[in-house]
Amino acid sequence: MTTRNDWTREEIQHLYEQPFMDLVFKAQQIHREYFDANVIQVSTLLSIKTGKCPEDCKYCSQSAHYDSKLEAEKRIAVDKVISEAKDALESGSSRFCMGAAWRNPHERDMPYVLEMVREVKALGLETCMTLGMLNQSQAERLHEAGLDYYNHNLDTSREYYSHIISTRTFDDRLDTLDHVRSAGMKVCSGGIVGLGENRNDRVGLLQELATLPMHPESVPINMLVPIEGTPLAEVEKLDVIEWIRTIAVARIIMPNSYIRLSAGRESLSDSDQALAFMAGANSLFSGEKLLTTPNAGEGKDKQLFQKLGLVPERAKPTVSELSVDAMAMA
Ligand code: SAM
Ligand code: DTB
Ligand code: SF4
Repeated sequence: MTTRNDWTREEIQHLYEQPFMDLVFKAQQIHREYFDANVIQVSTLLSIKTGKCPEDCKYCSQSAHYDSKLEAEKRIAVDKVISEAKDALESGSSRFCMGAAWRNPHERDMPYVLEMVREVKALGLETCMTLGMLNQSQAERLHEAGLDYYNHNLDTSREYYSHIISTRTFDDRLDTLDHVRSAGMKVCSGGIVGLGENRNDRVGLLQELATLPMHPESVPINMLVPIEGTPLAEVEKLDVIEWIRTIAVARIIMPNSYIRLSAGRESLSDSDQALAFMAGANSLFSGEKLLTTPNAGEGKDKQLFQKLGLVPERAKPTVSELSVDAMAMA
């Protein structure tokens, strides 16, 4: 099954404008061609360095430019990370995602993050990090240490970007994605809806993602979690139906990618989330907390999975596990 990398804004806009039932039906049909519709990939997030970030992202609790009352935390110890990763594995996560409030990792941070990748990977979890901008050499070292995914979001359209962030450019983001891809890692890249952008900006964001040389393997669609003290604290909440439309369009134009329900799930009902799965979402973050804000929580998610007959995707076996299996069969 082939995927297209030449989607135009007009085509994407037309998809958005279809009657809702037609759009969701089409997305579900495509979803079933590429995925098992009852299997959801589950990741756990951990903040490994919190707050005091030099960037001025206007939505973020961690930016040092705004007073969000967040308690900052320096780099946390590697053994604490490993113990959290073990808990994540036990509770059914297949991927462990570690995030740091950095503009980019400093060279002095590299031994710390590389050790963490090696140890989390050795537990049999897929590894993901989001550390800000990377240069080519950093991307390659992370890949060599066993990092499977790198998360780096485009966040919004090229036109709206400078309204949201002024300390780096849209092209800086694309450069990092290029380094991640060239190093051989899988790309996790999406954006945020509900930033006060209009539909054209959502179309623009999805077009940028769907016309990358290769679609990101994972596409997080975050719904803004409003943070008191930031410039977007009072922005009007995006209508849930428009959020579902965004998921359905993402599913149609990037059929092979995991579409991830990310920030904002805590404020959504079971039926909103069921509609999102219907529209082709097949990945989420579990646990009580995202990086700094509350998440739906494990208990609630277990109930939701049970009600909907959904099952978590199993962690992919590591190379060492595969060779143990092969030895057992010989
Ligand atoms: N500092 C790194 C960076 O920006 O790439 C990594 C961490 S950053 C918190 C990861 C992503 O979380 C952002 O790109 C943004 O899409 C999302 N995010 C942050 N704060 C959010 C909020 N309040 N609501 C929704 N999404 C948010
Ligand atoms: C992504 O797209 N969403 C996650 C993950 N990548 C790192 C982060 C969401 C953060 C939500 C706000 C917070 O908890 O601070
Ligand atoms: Fe820093 Fe990332 Fe938050 Fe922007 S989104 S302020 S780069 S932690």
